[in-house]
Amino acid sequence: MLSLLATSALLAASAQPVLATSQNILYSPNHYQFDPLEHLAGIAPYFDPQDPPLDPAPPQGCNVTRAAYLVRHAAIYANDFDYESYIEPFVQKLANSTGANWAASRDLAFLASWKSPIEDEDMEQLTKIGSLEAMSLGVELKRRYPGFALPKKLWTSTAERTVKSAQSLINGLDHRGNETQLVQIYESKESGADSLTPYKGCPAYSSSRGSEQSSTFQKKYTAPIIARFRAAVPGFNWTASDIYGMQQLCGYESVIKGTSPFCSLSLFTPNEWLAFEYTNDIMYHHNTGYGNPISPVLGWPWVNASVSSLFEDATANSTTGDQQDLYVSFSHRELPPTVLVALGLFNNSAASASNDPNATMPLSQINHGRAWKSSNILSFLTNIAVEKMSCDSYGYEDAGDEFYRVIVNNSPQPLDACADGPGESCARSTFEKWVAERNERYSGFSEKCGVTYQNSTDALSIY
Ligand SMILES: *[C@@H]1O[C@H](CO)[C@@H](O)[C@H](O)[C@H]1NC(C)=O
Ligand SMILES: *[C@@H]1O[C@H](CO)[C@@H](O)[C@H](O)[C@H]1NC(C)=O
Ligand SMILES: *[C@@H]1O[C@H](CO)[C@@H](O)[C@H](O)[C@H]1NC(C)=O
Ligand SMILES: *[C@@H]1O[C@H](CO)[C@@H](O)[C@H](O)[C@H]1NC(C)=O
Ligand SMILES: *[C@@H]1O[C@H](CO)[C@@H](O)[C@H](O)[C@H]1NC(C)=O
Ligand SMILES: *[C@@H]1O[C@H](CO)[C@@H](O)[C@H](O)[C@H]1NC(C)=O
Ligand SMILES: *[C@@H]1O[C@H](CO)[C@@H](O)[C@H](O)[C@H]1NC(C)=O
Ligand SMILES: *[C@@H]1O[C@H](CO)[C@@H](O)[C@H](O)[C@H]1NC(C)=O
Ligand SMILES: CC(=O)N[C@H]1CO[C@H](CO)[C@@H](O)[C@@H]1O
Repeated sequence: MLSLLATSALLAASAQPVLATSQNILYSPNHYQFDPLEHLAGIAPYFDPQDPPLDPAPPQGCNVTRAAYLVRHAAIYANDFDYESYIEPFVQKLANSTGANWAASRDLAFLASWKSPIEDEDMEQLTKIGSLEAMSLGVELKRRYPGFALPKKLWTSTAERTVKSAQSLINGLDHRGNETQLVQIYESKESGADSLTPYKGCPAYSSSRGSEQSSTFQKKYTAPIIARFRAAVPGFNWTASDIYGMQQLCGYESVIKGTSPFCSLSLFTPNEWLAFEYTNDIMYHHNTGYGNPISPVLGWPWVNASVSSLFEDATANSTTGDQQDLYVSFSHRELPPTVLVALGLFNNSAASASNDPNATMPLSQINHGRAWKSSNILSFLTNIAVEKMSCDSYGYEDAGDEFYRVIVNNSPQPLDACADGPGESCARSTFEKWVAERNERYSGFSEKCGVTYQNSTDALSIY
């Protein structure tokens, strides 16, 4: 499998674990492979999860004629919350820990001289690796859609990390350097659905939702790690927050420096990385996933607006010239998962008769069979695409020649009851009905969010 983003390959190569190569696909006595960087939830550097491993190339006989992308900003130094809650307290405690004998432990010895790579003034800023990866995605989009005209506009919410990510992507995409204008959409608390940060204008959404459930699991999985570290270095007062902060540092230090001693599999075992990931998955499930009834309402306006832009007749508005082949918008980690719920993707209950989302994310043990894995759906630079395709209708004569498909981080995602086309894409007529049904369920932003301010909006109208 071709690594599409060269920098991801670099990052993977410099970290300790090895990626699978064709040499160890055949029987070998020690075949087990594990890369913690692919299990770091919101701090995972960009990677192609191949979930599911469907071929991302357009199905045979199909050309992509238009596409809309939602992209999370690229890798940053640290987010305020992670830094203030976990990393900074650990770093300060470390600086004060004169009583700790680090040399007594092989795995923790590096802490005697380790220095935090995160300075206060770098907080929330894009790292160089992040900026490089955003530019790579721009180059990759040009490769994916060689026939597309350069977009006249590209959209981003106003935070510096989203703006800079968008600018880097434009650098990779617009070889002339003057064709694509970046439009900034204010992160207002009062613009209803009409922004790239709709959750900020939704009183029914709470950013702390899910933290209680995830801390229950955090306590559980960190207990044996604390015991192990206490036995090794009793002079340091180990807590669950220290363990969690160290695991976060694996991600942040990797996207800053390209490598981190915290990613070592002898420091934290693969099972402990999976527990860190699950702790995050529980939080995102209740916060912006299937465990929060407001999630699809937050994600729907982007889906609806993007689909409307794709549906438009290519010649309808040639006079005003406001149509594009490619629509790209940058936002934060909250929006992509809500869009996925609106699309019914990564639904733990899919294809089952039951719909009890919370039961699929127990706090007593990891559900390894879950579809909802935050590393796969909200890594740095995570991206969700809706593609419109024109296909030779051989074998699909009744379906017409226009088809739609969704791609998440380069993996095609068949939609529930909307997969009657080539490559499990969805025929336009089926897709229109599917969209109308979901619109019925998830529209009504202002009412469902319990908006109390004036002039709220129910639709995204930036395109
Ligand atoms: C570390 O020491 C400094 C200075 O003595 C103190 O202000 C700070 O609260 C201490 N931090 C921790 C986490 O113990
Ligand atoms: C960009 O620059 C080229 C060469 O200078 C020019 O031909 C083109 O019209 C410019 N495009 C825009 C959108 O200004
Ligand atoms: C160890 O940390 C816990 C939690 O922060 C704190 O309550 C306790 O006082 C600390 N113990 C020592 C000996 O510093
Ligand atoms: C799932 O858990 C949330 C708490 O995050 C709760 O508000 C919601 O009612 C639960 N959903 C169901 C279907 O029980
Ligand atoms: C064309 O664009 C104008 C201005 O944006 C808009 O008012 C009009 O409805 C559009 N027409 C069609 C057919 O989409
Ligand atoms: C998730 O799957 C269940 C079972 O098929 C279904 O009832 C539910 O509507 C799905 N949720 C969403 C948001 O699509
Ligand atoms: C796809 O594009 C190729 C190359 O431009 C063209 O030959 C073919 O007819 C197109 N197919 C469809 C279904 O549009
Ligand atoms: C969905 O898109 C249609 C067509 O652009 C628009 O009229 C409608 O207001 C949108 N609804 C929502 C909920 O976004
Ligand atoms: C989208 C929009 O017009 N929002 C405005 C709604 O009203 C508040 C307060 O009057 C303004 O701050 C918003 O800009």
